[in-house]
Amino acid sequence: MQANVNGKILQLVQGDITRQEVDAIVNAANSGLRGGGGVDGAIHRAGGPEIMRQCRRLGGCPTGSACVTTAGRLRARFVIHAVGPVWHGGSSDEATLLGSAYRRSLEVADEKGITSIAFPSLSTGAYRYPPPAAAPIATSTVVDFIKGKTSINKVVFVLFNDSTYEAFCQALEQHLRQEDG
Ligand code: AR6
Repeated sequence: MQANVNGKILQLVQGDITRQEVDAIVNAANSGLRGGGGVDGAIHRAGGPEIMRQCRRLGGCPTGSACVTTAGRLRARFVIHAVGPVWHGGSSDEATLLGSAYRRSLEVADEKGITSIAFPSLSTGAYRYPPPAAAPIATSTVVDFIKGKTSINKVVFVLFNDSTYEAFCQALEQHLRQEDG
């Protein structure tokens, strides 16, 4: 699925984020930037040890925030390490922290003059955030950001499985319908 937002492209695709041809790939990181499984494991495996060397130098990144390194052997120029919240049932500020992780990633990308960026679905794997609750936050945060003045002209959400892809399509359609209405 693809949408046009103020002349900028927003795409939803299924696949592996490490294979995207974009300026920056967003990692679903932990606050220690220690690496791990899921997207994090795939990015470090594909990008090689230089990314972890830079993560160690950064020392960590708070939940709800995002920190940048170069991208080692990946096709992208940068990896933006975003730290989403662990799902604790929904009453521990998870929604605010998830929105903030997406927004900070976009701000960091904008500061670097990045034009294209790929996101995974933050927090919906090991951190157990339910995709139907996460998708409206992810899509509306990105749509609102790219409506404004920014170097970013293309955002791709790379969704790994059918149910997450469906949740993002539904959320984006609903957000765009509400804006039209
Ligand atoms: N490309 C795109 N999406 C993927 C890929 C991939 N290669 N691999 C998995 N996904 P997760 P989190 C999907 O667990 O929930 C790590 O250990 C996956 O199916 O990667 O934010 C970190 O070190 C799910 O939909 O991230 C942290 O400790 C989504 O990406 C912790 O997990 C996110 O799943 C972060 O957990």
